[in-house]
Amino acid sequence: MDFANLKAEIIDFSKEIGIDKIGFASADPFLELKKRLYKQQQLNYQSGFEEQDIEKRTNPELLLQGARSIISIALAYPSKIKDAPRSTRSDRRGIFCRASWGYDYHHILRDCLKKLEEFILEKVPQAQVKSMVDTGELSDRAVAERAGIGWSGKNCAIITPEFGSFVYLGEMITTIPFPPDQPIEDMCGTCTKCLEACPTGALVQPGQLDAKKCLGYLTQTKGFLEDEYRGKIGNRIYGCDTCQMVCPHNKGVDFHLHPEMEPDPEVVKPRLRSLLFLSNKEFKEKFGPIAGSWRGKKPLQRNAILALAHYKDVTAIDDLAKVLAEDPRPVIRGTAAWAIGRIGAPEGKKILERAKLKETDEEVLAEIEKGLRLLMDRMIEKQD
Ligand code: B12
Ligand code: SF4
Ligand code: SF4
Repeated sequence: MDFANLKAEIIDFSKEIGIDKIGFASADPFLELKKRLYKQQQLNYQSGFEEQDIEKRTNPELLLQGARSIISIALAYPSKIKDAPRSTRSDRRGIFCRASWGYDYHHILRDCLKKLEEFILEKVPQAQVKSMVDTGELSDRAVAERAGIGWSGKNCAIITPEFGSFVYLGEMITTIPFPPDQPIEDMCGTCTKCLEACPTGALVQPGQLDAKKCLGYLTQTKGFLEDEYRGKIGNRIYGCDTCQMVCPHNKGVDFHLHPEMEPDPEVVKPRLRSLLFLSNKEFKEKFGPIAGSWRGKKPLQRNAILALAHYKDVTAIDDLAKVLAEDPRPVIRGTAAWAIGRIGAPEGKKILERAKLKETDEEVLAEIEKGLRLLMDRMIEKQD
């Protein structure tokens, strides 16, 4: 069979089904990545969200017997919200990262890959295929880099010359020996904007991330956010786009090619206070369809409280007092106590002292103490 011809047919078909870029790579083991992953593990730089079995991550043969090629796909997502609602002094809003705008991309890319699988299997019925998006074993970025989709930027992202780094990635391992594409040239040059802009110093070196310091990770944790990051989270509710927004290759890049990826402004730029008292049902209805809901509502609510503290929003004190008095979850009560201290409104002291008398959870009590200290510091500052 002429696999070069089939490849050309697949490329044509991919355009029909909304794939914005496609590339072909060999299924050889990823030896460089393997070294890198062991190194990251050794340094404790991994997030814990990735597949833990490094052999499986780097040897496609272990995932599909007889693997000969990997087809990498990329779909471009929007970077700007049309008619975005404004965040005002008395009605502050948070922000979800762009990779969580619109309908959850996992479903969109899996749908594309399924169509592609059917197309290929119709042509080569004896072939075997295995597709994955994000949650699979392979490194989507390493595959995309080898398949010539984009280069691996100093901010770690795969950057395409056409759509910048605002692309979702997915891939299909196949037993068909397609002629491979070539990786493309790295165009970062001497630029270091992303490293300088990262609020937490998570980009420890060009192309190396300490995931545990990355706000993309920290916004998804379920416990108390460590003190050192509380002032850095800003109004981020889920994820972080800073190292991509400063990238010159993303300047002016804003593609609206997939109607299902269009963000609902009230969902992805939500009123912070509206997040505090969401029922499970309301949460599921409003946020269930987006990628950023996969960790449940607690991290998002914790981050909304931290964002209110970031804005020093005095109009939120009553709501935070209610959260502190009534929420059954210690992480949420404790974060509210800290936020009340950070906002520094005069009525905060009474609220925290009242809560201290009633509270029984050790961690929340510690946060109340922190809040009281913050208030005290504020009063001393004012006297000076
Ligand atoms: C775990 C994970 C995270 C972790 C860790 C991210 C990281 N940089 O490792 C956290 C939660 C922090 C995270 C955050 C984000 N993520 Co994420 N994440 C993943 C996941 C599941 C695994 C990534 C992984 O294995 N990382 C380990 C590192 C070591 O490997 P890698 O980045 O995959 O591969 C590169 C390096 O190994 C490097 N490399 C290899 N050898 C060497 C040697 C040297 C010397 C150097 C310099 C580099 C180098 O080259 C590879 C190719 O670029 C992938 C999906 C998947 N299954 O692959 C999505 C994925 C990487 N995430 C994605 C996105 C969109 C994000 C965010 C932008 C979301 C957001 N807005 O908050 C941020 C970006 C943060 C950043 N600067 O990287 C996209 C990236 C799309 C793109 N265009 O690149 C992916 C591919 C999901 C998808 N299918 O679309 N993510
Ligand atoms: S996503 Fe944010 S925190 Fe993470 S590396 Fe990029 S700028 Fe830094
Ligand atoms: S900001 Fe500069 S260094 Fe960072 S990824 Fe973009 S081009 Fe590369």
